[in-house]
Amino acid sequence: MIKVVTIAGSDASGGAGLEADLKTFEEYSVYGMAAVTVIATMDPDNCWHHEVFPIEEKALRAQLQTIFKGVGVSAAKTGMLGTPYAVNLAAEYIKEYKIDRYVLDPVMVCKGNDEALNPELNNLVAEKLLPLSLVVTPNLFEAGQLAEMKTPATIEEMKTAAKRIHERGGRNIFVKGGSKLEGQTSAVDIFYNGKEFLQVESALIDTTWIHGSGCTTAAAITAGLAFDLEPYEAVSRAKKFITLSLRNSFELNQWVGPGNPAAWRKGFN
Ligand code: PXL
Repeated sequence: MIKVVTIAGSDASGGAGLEADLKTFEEYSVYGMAAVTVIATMDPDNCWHHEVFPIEEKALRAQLQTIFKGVGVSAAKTGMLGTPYAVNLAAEYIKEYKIDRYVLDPVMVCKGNDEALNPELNNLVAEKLLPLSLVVTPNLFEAGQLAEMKTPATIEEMKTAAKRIHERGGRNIFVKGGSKLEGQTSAVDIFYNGKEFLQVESALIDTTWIHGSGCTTAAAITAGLAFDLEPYEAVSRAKKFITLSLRNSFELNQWVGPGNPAAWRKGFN
């Protein structure tokens, strides 16, 4: 059995974070484990306002010890880390256990809640985790932060950001433009491996229910890498997975709706 881990936050509403990761791992038929970094909750009496509760350092280390030392993994992913010690611990375990297939999802914002999370952590993530990553999956905002430039708004700016992120230590950069790019009639993402740019394109999906799509994409890439796919293959397959998931996304309540990672298995279009 192929074993993978997500080091990420719990989304109590189940659509993003480690819940999305574990659902995605299941669809890829890999054995998923989770080290919880923070618990994110949403207030139904205050417009679904997010609150984030960090897990104490000792408890996070104990989870990593269980997973990395006690079981072992073929691939790892990080999502919302939330504290400097979570960034440092993730780096420590990925290095010590020589995890080459590591996907960095540099979660800096939550969808529908555009306030930046822990901006003070962004440099630490770039310094400690970016050089360890095999694939990094920033959205436009995160790409701007990691590249230390303004948020890209065009394909050319996405490429510039990808180059800078590569210079800062990333090996394979997957910048997700998705539906957010200026003047685009399709969803466009850019993959850069230090040598060439590859454009990954799909039809725009007309939905606002996109909660957890970043987590799901990075989890799907992680599972693909665990199966020994090359980074670009893992990214292309993940893009198909997330496209189906979003095409079958649904309203969870008045504020939020997640993708549907089971769409792939169920053969939905
Ligand atoms: O989608 C980003 C994200 C990641 N991780 C957790 C979250 C969210 C957004 O809500 O709650 C735990």
